[in-house]
Amino acid sequence: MTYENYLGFSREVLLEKMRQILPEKRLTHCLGVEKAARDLAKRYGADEEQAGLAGLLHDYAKKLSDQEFLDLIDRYELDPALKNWGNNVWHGMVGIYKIQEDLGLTDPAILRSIEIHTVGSGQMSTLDKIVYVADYIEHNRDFPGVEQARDIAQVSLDRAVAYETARTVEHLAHQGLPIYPQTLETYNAFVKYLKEEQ
Ligand code: DGI
Ligand code: FE
Ligand code: FE
Repeated sequence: MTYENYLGFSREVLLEKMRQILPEKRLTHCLGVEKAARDLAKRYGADEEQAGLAGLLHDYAKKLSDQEFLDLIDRYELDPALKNWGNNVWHGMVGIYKIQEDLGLTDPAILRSIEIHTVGSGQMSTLDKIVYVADYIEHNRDFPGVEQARDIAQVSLDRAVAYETARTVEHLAHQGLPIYPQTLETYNAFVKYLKEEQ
C-alpha cells in the first residue's frame, strides 16, 4: 500500500495540506519522523509505507486550538477525563479524529499509532513502537540522551520504548508536571527491557 492508497491523494498533496496548518519547524520535524520511521520499519521488518505515513502525520493536529480539541472530545464522546489535560496529550489522543475528518484516513493501525505517539500504551504493536521511538530520535532532535536513544533503537525497539518512557517520566516529574496514567502504564509495561538480560 502506498500513501496514495491510504489517503486517496498523493504525498505532495498531503504536504501542501500540512504546510497550511503547521509552522515550518513542525513540518520539518514531521518529515524527520517520517524518515526515522521508515528506517526503523526497514530495520525491524515492518511496512515502510505504513510507518512513513504514520510518522509524517503524527503531529498533524499539533496546532488545533484547545476549544477545537474540547469540541472533538464532546462530539466523539471520548473519555471526559481527557478534558483535564492539554495539547500535549490531546494532539495525539484526540488529534486522530481531526485527521479522519480532514483527510479521510481510515487505516486503524496508522490511526492507533498516532493516537498513542505521545503516551504509549501497555500493549504496543511494532508500528506503535516505531512511531513512538521515531518521534524521539529523528535527526532534527537535539537533547541530552538523544544519541543514546538512537543507539538503543538500532538494537531493540522494546528497549528504546523503555528508555524514552523512563526519560520522559523523569523529565515530567523533575518539572513537577502531571503524568498521564497511560504514560505510567507504558513505563510499567516496558521498564523490564532496561535490564541488560531482556
Ligand atoms: O509532539 P512532540 O513535541 O513531537 O512530542 P510528543 O508528542 O512525544 O510530546 C509532546 C509533549 O508532551 C512533550 O513536551 C512531553 C509531553 N508529555 C509526554 N507525556 C506526557 C506529557 N505531558 C504530560 N503532562 N503528561 C504525560 O504523560
Ligand atoms: Fe507529538
Ligand atoms: Fe512529534
